Amino acid sequence: MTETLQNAQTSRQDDPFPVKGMDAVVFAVGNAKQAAHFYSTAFGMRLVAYSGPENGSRETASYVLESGAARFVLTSVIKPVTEHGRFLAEHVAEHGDGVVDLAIEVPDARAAYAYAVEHGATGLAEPYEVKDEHGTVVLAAIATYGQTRHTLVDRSGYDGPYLPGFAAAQPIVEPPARRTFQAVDHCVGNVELGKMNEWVTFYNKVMGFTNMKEFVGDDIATEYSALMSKVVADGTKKVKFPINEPAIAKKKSQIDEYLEFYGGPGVQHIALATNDIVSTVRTMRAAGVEFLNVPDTYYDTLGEWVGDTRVPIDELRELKILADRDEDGYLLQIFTKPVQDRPTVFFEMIERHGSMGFGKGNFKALFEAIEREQDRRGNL
Ligand code: TYF
Ligand code: FE
Repeated sequence: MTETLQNAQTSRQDDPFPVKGMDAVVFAVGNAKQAAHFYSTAFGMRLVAYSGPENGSRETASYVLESGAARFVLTSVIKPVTEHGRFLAEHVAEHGDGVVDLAIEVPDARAAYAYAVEHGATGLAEPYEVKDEHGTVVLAAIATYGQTRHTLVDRSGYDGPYLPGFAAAQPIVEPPARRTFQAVDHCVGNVELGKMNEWVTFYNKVMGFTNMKEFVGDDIATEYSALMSKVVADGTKKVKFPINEPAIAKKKSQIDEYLEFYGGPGVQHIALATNDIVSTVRTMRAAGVEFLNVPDTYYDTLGEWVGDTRVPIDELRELKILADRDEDGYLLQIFTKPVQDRPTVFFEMIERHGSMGFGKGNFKALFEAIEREQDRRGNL
């Protein structure tokens, strides 16, 4: 049995901070109506719920989109009245479109909040209940890096479309016959120089998350990546949070570029799990999504070290999909360019076949591709 599996199994009974999975990735954006259209047409997501002036929310409009188990919430401010509305408006002004909340579904939000705060988390919202005709949800929130938060969600007493106050909504366009992706695989944070270990320790203490074996250390950092990275995960490995910090290298770090344009630490990329990355990428490219370019030379030697994959090398080459292998299996992955004008948030599409890694074998090719884009923006 692999080490990863053993950890997952032993930690289930005595997990200090049990989680069910990611509940939602919540974005604060300038124009949620148009963003909902983009994630529907370009990412194949389905609008399932809405809250806005038409159903009693006069301050904000929120669109809830799903693809399998993945849920995005896109919120924009109509007219700030409360502290919450002003916070969201300022968030967009300061950071541009970005992630305000990596919400985590837990079996007991009160217990999770109490544990987190006892272990050093800053509480942003004490546990509270919201209810409507579909039932009751218990919510609480703690702060993480930058202005990002983790809302802790216990929705076991609720069977509505998202949260009390939200109304069910119809898809904006006919969703694709097959899902473009199935779940959120991992959510990555960028923090300031020298802060990576502090945030890793934060997740170790506050959520009892443990470190996964893949990390980018000094060696890789100075050689070509210009970043350091460690990954923390819950006991079942359903919630995985890599944390990046810039490293002093030959070139300006992509993490510094992010920090400069985001205006501080925040979510860098969301990785979305697919079981058919070829059709995912074909669909997304056809809808106009831009992906990082990978030089042909990458594919000239790929077969020698990655071995057999479900997808022939030529098809990976055509679509610019990356592949990596470790002792547990392999993975296929691809990265979008930033999805807003600021060089900040982007997405990764990932198809795993046993590997629990993050594509370490691709870091050189990937980071060189990112640097070419940085250079095109004049930020290298
Ligand atoms: O999540 C990860 O760690 C991988 C690797 O700017 C990675 O996706 C790390 C930093 C980055 C892009 C990808
Ligand atoms: Fe990733």
